[in-house]
Amino acid sequence: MKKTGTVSEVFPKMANVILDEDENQKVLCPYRRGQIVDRDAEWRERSPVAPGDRVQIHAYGSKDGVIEELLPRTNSIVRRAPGREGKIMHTIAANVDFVVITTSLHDPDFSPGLVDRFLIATTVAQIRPILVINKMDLRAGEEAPWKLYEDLGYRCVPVSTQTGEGVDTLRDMLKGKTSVFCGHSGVGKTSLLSALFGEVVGRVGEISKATGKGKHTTTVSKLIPVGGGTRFIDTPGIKEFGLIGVDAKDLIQYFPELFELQEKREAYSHLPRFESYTRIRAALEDEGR
Ligand SMILES: Nc1nc2c(ncn2[C@@H]2O[C@H](COP(=O)(O)OP(=O)(O)OP(=O)(O)O)[C@@H](O)[C@H]2O)c(=O)[nH]1
Ligand SMILES: [Mg+2]
Repeated sequence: MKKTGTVSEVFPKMANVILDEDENQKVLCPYRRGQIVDRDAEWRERSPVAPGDRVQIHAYGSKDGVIEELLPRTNSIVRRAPGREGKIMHTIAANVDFVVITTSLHDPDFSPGLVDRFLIATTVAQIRPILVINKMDLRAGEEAPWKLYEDLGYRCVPVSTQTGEGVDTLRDMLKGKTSVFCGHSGVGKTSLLSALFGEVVGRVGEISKATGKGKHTTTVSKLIPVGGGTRFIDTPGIKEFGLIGVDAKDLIQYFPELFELQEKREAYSHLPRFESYTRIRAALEDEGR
């Protein structure tokens, strides 16, 4: 029987699909790359389906079926597949309303480098970003490294899964929407999703005492329907974010505050994100773009 649904988890050659007719029903479906991918695409997909993808399946029973067709995506957030040569991309998620760029104030320290790359990628993908700063309970004094992004007009939500600060505000913002939570390992994505949902959604890891980083506890992305049409996608911590669809010569347009001064022929090297801009530009130039 033909049915439609949404991909919730992707494994090698198989994916879990949540059925439209009943979001509590998951069907494990094999897929064949040749049947799904666009062979003429410039970039080859590391995996042909991603969490959030809409698919048509042929269901055999209540628990198994096969993916027959990938339905058109409204959007997708993509990066270069890490550790792979050539034009291979990793689709982090498809058909989402929000990309929740998740950071922590400390343990690990707030890292603007990844934030800037995600902001560029969401602009390219035309998906609304929300910047979440977790672990506010570790705040020392008035430090507010996200302020810069607030001033640029991005939506910022300081939260703490320990004290509950900001959790209700964030839950309200995401109501009825599909949101993918992305960021470095250990910032507290899984902890935050459990706090938002009110149920444990996955395993939570420790922070390495030696490196101050997370230990890559979540290994497979997972779309979680939490009722009322709200869906969260938990993802594994990211180390690198290689941009796709951006050239070095156009990069400055993704830094509106730098671009504005450049247009006016004024100096902009004193602005906070200048260093981040030059670093990303150098990386694109190294790739010959
Ligand atoms: N102090 C403090 N620690 C937190 C907070 N939220 C989460 N943690 C801790 O941060 C550590 C990492 O949490 P996870 O939820 O596993 O982080 P993650 O982002 O899902 O990590 P990966 O799955 O590896 O990408 C755990 O030890 C949590 O207890 C918080 O608000 N404050
Ligand atoms: Mg996790």
